[in-house]
Amino acid sequence: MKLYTAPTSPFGRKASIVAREHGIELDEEFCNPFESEELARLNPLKLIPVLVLDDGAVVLESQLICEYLDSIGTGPTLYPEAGRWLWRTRMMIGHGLAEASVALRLQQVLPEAEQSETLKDRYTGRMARAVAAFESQADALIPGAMRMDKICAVIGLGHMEFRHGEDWRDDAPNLAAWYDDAMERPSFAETAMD
Ligand SMILES: N[C@@H](CCC(=O)N[C@@H](CS)C(=O)NCC(=O)O)C(=O)O
Repeated sequence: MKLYTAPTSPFGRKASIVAREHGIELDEEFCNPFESEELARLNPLKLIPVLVLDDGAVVLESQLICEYLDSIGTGPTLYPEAGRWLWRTRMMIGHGLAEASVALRLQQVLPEAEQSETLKDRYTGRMARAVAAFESQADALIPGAMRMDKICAVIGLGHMEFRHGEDWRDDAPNLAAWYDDAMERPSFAETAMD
């Protein structure tokens, strides 16, 4: 199976982490989503990640790719039934944090005249509220086996720290302590952005 991804994509990282958690070997091909014509042929949305199965079938979107990998994996599921609406809600906060962090970065690399202060403020506010939500639920991230909300928290926080610095830690000491512990896990450490 081939995963089209990029070293700075939090969504591609999510798929890589799930593959590692399940011991699934992926052939990872780095591509530039803004330029790759091959990506446009595979995915009409022209976004990474994209997973191409051994029979040529294509699975799009990080959420679907992760569910697919989990369904064929031999390790414990990362989508347990227990508390599923609560942890899935946290999963979406982590995913949304990554989306806001990427969107802010895309604004920042535009020529200054094309940047929108309104949009940048909106993304910054969304990121701060996502961090505050995780901080208030940091205890829920600690116990038990690996789960998709923990993975999405790590990819969201990881991208934010990589692109926008460590200031988030000042207001979220419990979350920062959890994150630093979590980063010891091989699937997180091996895919870290630095
Ligand atoms: N909802 C998508 C988001 C994917 C996404 O935004 N990928 C970025 C890279 S991190 C991309 O391909 N951007 C290209 C573009 O915006 O044109 C997912 O979860 O897979």
